[in-house]
Amino acid sequence: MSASVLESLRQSVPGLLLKTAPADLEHYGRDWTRRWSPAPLAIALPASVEQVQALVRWANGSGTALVPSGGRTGLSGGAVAANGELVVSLERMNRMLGFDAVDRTLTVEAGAVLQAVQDAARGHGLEYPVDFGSRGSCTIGGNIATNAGGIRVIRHGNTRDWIAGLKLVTGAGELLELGRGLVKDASGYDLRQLAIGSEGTLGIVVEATLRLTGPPPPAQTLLLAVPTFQVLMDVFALFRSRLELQAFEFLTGHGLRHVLAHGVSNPFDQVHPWYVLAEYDAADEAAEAAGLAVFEEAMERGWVLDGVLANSREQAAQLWRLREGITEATARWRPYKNDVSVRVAAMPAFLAEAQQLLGEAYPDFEVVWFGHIGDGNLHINVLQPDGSDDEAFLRQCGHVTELLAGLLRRHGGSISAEHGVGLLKKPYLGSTRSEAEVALMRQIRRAFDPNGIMNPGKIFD
Ligand code: 2HG
Ligand code: ZN
Repeated sequence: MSASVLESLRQSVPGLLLKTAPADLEHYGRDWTRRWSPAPLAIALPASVEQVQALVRWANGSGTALVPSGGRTGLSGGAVAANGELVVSLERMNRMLGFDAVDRTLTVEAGAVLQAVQDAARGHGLEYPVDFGSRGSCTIGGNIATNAGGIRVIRHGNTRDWIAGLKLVTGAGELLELGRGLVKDASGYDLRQLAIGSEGTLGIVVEATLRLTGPPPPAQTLLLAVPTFQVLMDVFALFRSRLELQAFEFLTGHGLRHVLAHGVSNPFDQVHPWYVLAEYDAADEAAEAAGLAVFEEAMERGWVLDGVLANSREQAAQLWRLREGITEATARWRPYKNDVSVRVAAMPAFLAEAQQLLGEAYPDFEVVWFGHIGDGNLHINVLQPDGSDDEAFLRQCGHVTELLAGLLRRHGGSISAEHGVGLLKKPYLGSTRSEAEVALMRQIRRAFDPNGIMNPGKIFD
């Protein structure tokens, strides 16, 4: 059966590279969630927009479901193919297509890896400032599909803010050129923004025109250990009012211990309950002095248990490893991940309740908190105890996520801040979006993808 389906695909898309080896099905059929068993039909690796269009048209004719695939670093199952879908990997479409110095834009194919895009921008003396720990393998197409956020959102916003244009092959196989690099365009609905964050359910992003900005001013990186989350928020308020923040991240002693166990060295002589990793502009002596003054004020107020100001780029990178290394250092426990957000100002009230809820709900599990405090975004990773039963663990995490979703609703928050809904958060979408909104989303999906071939089962059924 699958042999004849693939034969018809080969005939409809001449020259299309297909992979069917078991190792490839395994590799391309999953993302970082490691919770669903990959079972794709095959992997298609188109090399051109025309091949993507032909492939989508064939999928409509044959009724084959497609799963668009970037670097598969997603954490919500958005790129998982567990039901005989055809994975469409954009990895061969990774070229830098053009730079425009006047527009300050870089046009790239969707399979371009973020790090390569950042390097290309720097090669032109500019910066693509959206950044994540997974920069070495995530792709621009995947970033667009989830409207990915990351570690510089406090300063630069989400992926959405940097997409001047994109090309989308819709679920019907039409090629749309959206945004087209225009700074101003008041000609009706902005379909580009609709495509951003659509998790491959409306079509396949094949190309993007990215806005670039000037290089960032020199920054100072600082790690502080603080006694409580409330103090952490006080430190945030102080820093935010007096400095130009480029990042303001937090982690707990739990997370730090895991990273230390992976060989990163502890800048302090003990492990503290909470940490802030902040980066702020230090372009000149006045800015550096302002940073120092704020640091001293926090010390005088008794907020700081310990602190270190990076005195070199290497030391700053070392401090960042403490934060960016958490996902990898905890991966072997296949954490159940919550990625939630509330307004920054609502954070202390939400967190007080969330801490109590999770403390009671997970008496036996290790829970690792970290995230982008300056964006109101918390990552809550529940580590699965060694030797425990998968199903029972997931059942409990699902139940607690329902309670958390209720809490988020009361605090006006979101069940997915930056990782997307995918398969993992699908049951809880209703805590963040109203019925009317979901009904409209369904209609929009149908308009872009009339035969329901684009990433079925993701976001909502
Ligand atoms: C991060 O902020 C990523 O490092 C991953 O969003 C978060 O592993 C996670 O839960
Ligand atoms: Zn994050």
